[in-house]
Amino acid sequence: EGFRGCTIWFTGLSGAGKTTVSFALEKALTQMGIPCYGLDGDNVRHGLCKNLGFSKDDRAENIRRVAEVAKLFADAGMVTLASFISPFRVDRDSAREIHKTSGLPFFEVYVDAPLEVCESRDPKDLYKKARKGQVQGMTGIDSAYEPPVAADLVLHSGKDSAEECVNNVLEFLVREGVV
Ligand code: GGZ
Repeated sequence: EGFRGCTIWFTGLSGAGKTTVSFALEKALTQMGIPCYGLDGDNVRHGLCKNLGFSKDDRAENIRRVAEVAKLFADAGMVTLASFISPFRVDRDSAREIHKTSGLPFFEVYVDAPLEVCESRDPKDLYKKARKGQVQGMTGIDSAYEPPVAADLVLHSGKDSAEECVNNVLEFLVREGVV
């Protein structure tokens, strides 16, 4: 039986835990022998998308490029984990559409942590800088985050541990017949 490629799209605020959860999930899937690969701002915004910033248009283009790449990985049989704030519903819907037209499963996972929690984590001091006006267009502060209205799965990463979130995704993937 072959593996079923798909894209798991993590959306949520900076600091919500998207990358932490997807990195731990990547490790768990690899241990299970499932081919997978994680895409996030750290490996995409320095290369494929290095000419893009955080304006609405640039975020749309960032998400479009990532969705096209995720589609190719999924088509190659990988469980592709894409972790991007992807704050705008229209961009996430396009990402889903890109997969749909190729017949590849796409799951939107809302990594939902309250802004207060994300802001208290603030590993890069981005929220602090945004509050002081030193960073402009920070999602959640002076740029919108549109929460998913029909996410395939919601993770409550403000109160649940990363391990619990990973287990929730794994159980979901079993229900969906991916693993
Ligand atoms: C939001 C920003 C911004 C602004 C820099 N707004 O938590 P991080 O630091 O490590 O990850 C965030 C990352 C967001 O990139 P994405 O490609 O996921 O964004 S989007 O989906 O909206 O295109 C954050 C950092 O970049 N960062 N400036 N103004 N996050």
